[in-house]
Amino acid sequence: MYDGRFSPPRTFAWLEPEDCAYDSSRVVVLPVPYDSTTSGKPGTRSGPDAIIDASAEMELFDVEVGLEPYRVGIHTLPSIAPHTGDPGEMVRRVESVAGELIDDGKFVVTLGGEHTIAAGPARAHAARKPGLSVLAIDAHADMRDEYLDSPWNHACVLRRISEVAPVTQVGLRSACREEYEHILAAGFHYYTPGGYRSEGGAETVIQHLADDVYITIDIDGLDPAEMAAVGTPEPGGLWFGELSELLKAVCRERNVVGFDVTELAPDEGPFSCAQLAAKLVYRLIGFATAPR
Ligand SMILES: [Mn+2]
Repeated sequence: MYDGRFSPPRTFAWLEPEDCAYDSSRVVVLPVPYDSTTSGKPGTRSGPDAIIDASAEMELFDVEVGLEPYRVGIHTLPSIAPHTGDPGEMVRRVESVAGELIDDGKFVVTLGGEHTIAAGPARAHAARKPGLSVLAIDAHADMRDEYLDSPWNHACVLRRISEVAPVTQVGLRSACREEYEHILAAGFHYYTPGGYRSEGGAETVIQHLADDVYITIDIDGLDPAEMAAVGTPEPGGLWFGELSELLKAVCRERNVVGFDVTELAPDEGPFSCAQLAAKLVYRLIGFATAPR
């Protein structure tokens, strides 16, 4: 019955069935519509659906990548069901699913949801890639050891990830003193947007990254003028164009093993924000899976 009179199935990039079958797809999109520990405005649970809806509007050829990223095959899984008892259990649920996908040879793209869930795929990759580095795009340090009575609060996610792999942060412009001192004491590298621009940009950041890199993108690392649809906006962020250039350079010079895009709260901003997030996901799939 399915033929050209119907829209394609509702998958990321709305691909024809032959371009999104699980077995033949190199990439698997894992939607995690979870917000539970949010302390700013809630709404990130609507993020994955908004990104998938907006992805219907993209051109499948990306002029920056110079090819059609979908040709490696992009399968979209059903959403992970929320664990409402304990955010730590939710992270372990995402970690176990991501781990099974990695072991099946897939390139895993996780869509949040609040940033907390990024600890799942990051830890799954770190367990399988000794020496892995993590590149974190985020306005916030997220390096608290505990917040609001939980070590699995969103404000702790990069601390939890940094326990299994060193984290280099770009876009950082909000931290408490404890977080700031922890970053310095641990010897991690961080770049404010201004520091990123004045200290050499992508080439300087890449020097801190090992051969294998996992990328976690809290989308509030971008400037609120371009990315208003977040629960905890911070002025003075990165621009989409410079983030795109950074990701292109990292994928050219390192082996990017997987990534996540989190924290889109679509009701907080115009449709262009979901569109930006969809384009970011698609473009990074293209950069990361293109032949180096
Ligand atoms: Mn953040």
